Amino acid sequence: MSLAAAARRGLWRTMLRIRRVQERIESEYLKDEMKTPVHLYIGQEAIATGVCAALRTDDAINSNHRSHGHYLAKGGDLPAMMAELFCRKTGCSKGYGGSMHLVDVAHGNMGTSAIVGGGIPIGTGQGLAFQMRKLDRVSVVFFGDGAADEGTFYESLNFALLKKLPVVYVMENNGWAVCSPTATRHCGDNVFHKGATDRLFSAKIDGNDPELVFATAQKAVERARRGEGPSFIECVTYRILGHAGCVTQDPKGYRDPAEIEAWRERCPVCAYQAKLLAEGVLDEQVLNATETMIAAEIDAAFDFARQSPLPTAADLHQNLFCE
Ligand SMILES: Cc1ncc(C[n+]2csc(CCOP(=O)(O)OP(=O)(O)O)c2C)c(N)n1
Repeated sequence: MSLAAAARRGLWRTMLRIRRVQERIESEYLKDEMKTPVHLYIGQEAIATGVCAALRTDDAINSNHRSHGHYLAKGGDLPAMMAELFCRKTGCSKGYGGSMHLVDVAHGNMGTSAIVGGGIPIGTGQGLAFQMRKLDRVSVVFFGDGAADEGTFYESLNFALLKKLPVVYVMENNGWAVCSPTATRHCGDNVFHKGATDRLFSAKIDGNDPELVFATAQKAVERARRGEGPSFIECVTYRILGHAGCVTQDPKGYRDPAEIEAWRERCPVCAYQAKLLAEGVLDEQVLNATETMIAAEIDAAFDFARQSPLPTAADLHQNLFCE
């Protein structure tokens, strides 16, 4: 089914907003005001955008260290995210977590984990809770190809299949885990096939195509809601910037510049924008107005973060879970 023009503009706007937020974080990171490691999502925007567009607010997502795109696409509040990166009390995790620990339960952002593969069993447990409570909610887990090297991935997938849990596993194969290419860690192209295609819906798709991601996720989410069990979607994409921090902090030499350049030319935001312009779904006026609105929103979020109070020593004893 083809998407309506407004829905396509919505996908584009979400991707563009994630991109511009990442760029601003990147350009301000060396000021050392954000006392947190950051893992930028530039190049992967179509995945969070397409998947979250297929979800309801009460569906849950769990994500990883490369968390900003997932949080924003699922409806997370931008000022609260920026305040978290500035480690302020007004942050979405009250300044305790930083970039790798974003939480916004009201919008279904159940948490992001810095432990590679750590979110996979948590998202699986979330699916089990939905099933046991007879809720028609779906749990989505976002993780990288590096996390698919971990035992938690296989254990979780097995359990989800056994119990027919409403979980969608979204692997973002960006080709690298820090400085190790996928080819040196996986036996051939086997991660997708481990999806046991006879028992669960699994797909390997172009993760830079937001409409394809959306359509595939929608299929998986509908299956989960109907009680037909888990799905596995491998989205092929690329991490355009360094693993962590800003560009100048990324070690040189582990990636071929020609590889980066080739993927830059396949930039999901630019490609989708060009497509919508060519098809008359977008025009220069809407484009400029959207850029202006996003820039103002980012300015306001950074101002809010900078002006917010830092947590105090006494706050250390708040929000503790004790039973
Ligand atoms: C259990 C664990 N092992 C190692 C690390 C160090 N580490 C942080 S990110 C990362 C790479 C993760 O790669 P991937 O899952 O593909 O995600 P990407 O960074 O490519 O988005 C590693 C090894 C960690 N945080 N947790």
